[in-house]
Amino acid sequence: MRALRLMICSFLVLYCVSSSFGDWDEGDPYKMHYPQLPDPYGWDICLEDQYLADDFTCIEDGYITDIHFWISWLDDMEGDPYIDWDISIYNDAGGAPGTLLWQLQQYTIQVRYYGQGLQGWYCPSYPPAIYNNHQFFYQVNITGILEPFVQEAGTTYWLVIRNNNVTDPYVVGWKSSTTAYQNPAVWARDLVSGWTPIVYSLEVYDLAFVIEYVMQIDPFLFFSPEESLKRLPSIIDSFKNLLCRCITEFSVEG
Ligand SMILES: [Ca+2]
Ligand SMILES: [Ca+2]
Repeated sequence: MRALRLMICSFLVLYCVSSSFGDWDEGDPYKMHYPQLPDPYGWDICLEDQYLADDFTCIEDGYITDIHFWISWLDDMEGDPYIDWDISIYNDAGGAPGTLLWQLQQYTIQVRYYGQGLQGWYCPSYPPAIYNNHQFFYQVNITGILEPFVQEAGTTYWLVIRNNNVTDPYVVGWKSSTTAYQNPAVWARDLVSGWTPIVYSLEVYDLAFVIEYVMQIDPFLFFSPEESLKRLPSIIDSFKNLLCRCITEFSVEG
């Protein structure tokens, strides 16, 4: 009996760790104003040839270890979603990205099928929009970030994304969100000529993403000994949260 319990617990911990360090599901923790969930009947804004950005406000000091966002492909013609991502965080310059604060370097990426619904396609640099263009959408999970950005509670930042794979004919888009927050999402052809709100037919859009902090396997990996001591209470909290999630998920699943 004891061995069986141990086996179940080990499995549970493995399951929790694997689910915590990869996908993001509704109900999982987040470190922004609220998760901006994908609209299954919304729009995808093309991510090639231009940068897209949307704002978020940090709700708790600490690292951003996971970035999740939702994508679709023009005409449902799927290219390689694992390459050529350019992801960064900017400060807020009064309603648009201002100064570059952080750029994604080394990371792990997982992409999974997420859902379907009839969605439109819009490229602000190449209008007009295409209604009822595609059906399927996917969740991109950026985890294992080696040098994560440290965000401060109450501060608004901009998540800026572009896909640089222009050598294949497939074009990926960032999915619109069911919820809006503060400023509408913006686009820019390059990083010097300025940002423009994404507007189509007098509608503005926000984009689907979630910023998350997940406890790393080695909690001291990113901290000096002094910093580790200072952060010990929050590290213990993170362990407690992870454990609670394991227990909750175990209870729910019987
Ligand atoms: Ca392409
Ligand atoms: Ca926004």
